Order: sequence, then C-alpha cells, then structure tokens
Amino acid sequence: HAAELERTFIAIKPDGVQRGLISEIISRFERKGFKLVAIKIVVPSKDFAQKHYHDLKTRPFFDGLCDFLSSGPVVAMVWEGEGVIKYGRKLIGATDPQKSEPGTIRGDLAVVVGRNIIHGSDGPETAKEEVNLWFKPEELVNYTSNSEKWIYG
Ligand code: DGT
Ligand code: DGI
Repeated sequence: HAAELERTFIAIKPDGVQRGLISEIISRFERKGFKLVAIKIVVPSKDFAQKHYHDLKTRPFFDGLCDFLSSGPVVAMVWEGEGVIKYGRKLIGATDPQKSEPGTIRGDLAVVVGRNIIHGSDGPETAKEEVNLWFKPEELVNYTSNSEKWIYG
C-alpha cells in the first residue's frame, strides 16, 4: 500500500506522561489502525524545544511553551498510515481543549491550552521536519503488520 507510507510525528507532552495517559493515547492511534514505527521517551533540552516550536518564536507564550516541553519526559512517536497526518489531528482535537470536541484526545482528557497533553504535526511539511528533528533514520522501523490486510483490504 503506497499510501500507508504517510507518516506523522506525535508527542505526548510532560503533562500527558505525568498524568498516566501514555497507554490511553497510544491505544487511540493503535485501535484506529495506524502503525507505530518509532517511539522513545526523552527529556528535551530547552534548545531542542525551541527548535521543535520554531514556527511559534514570535508568540507571547513561546518561552513558557518551550520551558514546559523541556520540563520532563516526553514520549516521541512516529505513526504511519493512510491519511495519518490529517486524521491524527482529528483524533487529537482542537488546540484549545475548551474547543475540542468530546471524543477527541484533548476534548476527553485536557482542560486548558497550556496543558493540552499531546502534539501532532499539522501538515506534510512539518511532519517531515519533525520526524527528522526527533528521530534518526535508523530509529524508524519498517515492518508489515499482520492486520494491514484487514484494515486496508
Ligand atoms: P548524534 O549523536 O551526533 O547523531 O546527535 P543527534 O542530536 O542526532 O542524536 P542524539 O543522540 O543527541 O539524540 C537522539 C535523538 O533524540 C535525536 O534524533 C534527536 C532526539 N531528541 C529528542 N529530544 C532531544 C533533546 O533534547 N536533545 C537532543 N540532542 N536530542 C533530542
Ligand atoms: O498544533 P497545536 O498544538 O494544536 O497548536 P499550535 O501549533 O498553534 O500551538 C502549539 C502549542 O502552543 C499548543 O499545543 C499549546 C500552545 N498554545 C497555542 N496557543 C496558545 C498556547 N498556549 C497558550 N498559553 N496560549 C495560547 O493562546
């Protein structure tokens, strides 16, 4: 399946890790039918967080956001599947948990924008950029999952 090579970067931020939501969040992507191709737990440096959020450099909350991302362990992942970038954002829900729908990760599990527990790439360009920032090529695992024929037909 050529389309299944689409990949996105997903991170469970320090609040999600501390609140014990790692398995809850992974389950939602896994049960949907997306495939986990890379995962690690790291405490990003502030410098690294600034690289990750470089697009938001001029925003007033940039410094606090980078302090927060580097304040504790983050679970960094790459998920693969047809439409995973766009649909991953759908699973995650709107940036502000007050506006995210029930049934989404942020809608069900978070309350305020500064503690919205998860990050997901917002498009094909940022997905490539973020996967490359967080992972070395050899950390991405290519494999066929037995259930693929039942997910894609
Ligand atoms: P190296 O050892 O010359 O290949 O250097 P890096 O930066 O490519 O790799 P390394 O071993 O420092 O970090 C492993 C991966 O972890 C790297 O692909 C980026 C990712 N990562 C996530 N958070 C951080 C962080 O705070 N600092 C660094 N250096 N890497 C981070
Ligand atoms: O891609 P998203 O995480 O949904 O949203 P984004 O890329 O626009 O913003 C990145 C993060 O920055 C977001 O997850 C939480 C934080 N953020 C965004 N807007 C605000 C904010 N934090 C505060 N405190 N206030 C904001 O208005």
